[in-house]
Amino acid sequence: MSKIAVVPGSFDPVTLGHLDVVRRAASIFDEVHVLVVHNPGKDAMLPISERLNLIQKSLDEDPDMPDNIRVASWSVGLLVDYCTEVGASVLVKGIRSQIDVAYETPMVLMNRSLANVETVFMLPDPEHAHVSSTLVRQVAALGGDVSPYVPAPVARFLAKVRPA
Ligand code: COD
Repeated sequence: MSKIAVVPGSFDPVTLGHLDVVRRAASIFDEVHVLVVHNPGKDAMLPISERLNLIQKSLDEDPDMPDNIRVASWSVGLLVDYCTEVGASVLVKGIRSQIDVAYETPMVLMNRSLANVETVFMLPDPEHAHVSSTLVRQVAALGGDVSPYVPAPVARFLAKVRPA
């Protein structure tokens, strides 16, 4: 039976750190679903449809990205409900620091308790470990160059919408 893993996130917008983790997950699991989930604790910049569009374009334009990756969104219930619906038994979370470990640990235990879904923590390449969507949004809003931190479709999109 094929092993499906879900890489969930706000992806507002997707960064090279996210894609690094997605690529690593896709080299281990048979199928990987990049799942855009609304995080009620964060003020969103982009609508979910635009985040999906930018993730798909970024995957399509990356010649090193394996082809066992799907992109989807989920807004109707628990993250583990999506896992049950598609037959995924694993969540993959990117970890940049001990702060991410502390934030993710209660969710790991809750998702295991709710639906027996396990979580795998993956570290990105150190060159992406300081990158977050929040900082990318700030740098873009203040007129900085975000191209070292995001895939080309996101850099193009942010350059277009950046206020003059
Ligand atoms: N390098 C590596 N990993 C990274 C990087 C980077 N540069 N940047 C972010 N990440 C990781 C994050 O640590 C996270 O694991 C993931 O990528 C997504 O990050 P974000 O910022 O896009 O998304 P978040 O942190 O807003 O996460 C949203 C989730 C939906 C994943 C989260 O809120 C969640 O799991 N919610 C569960 C909802 C639920 O069902 N709750 C009930 C039971 S727990």
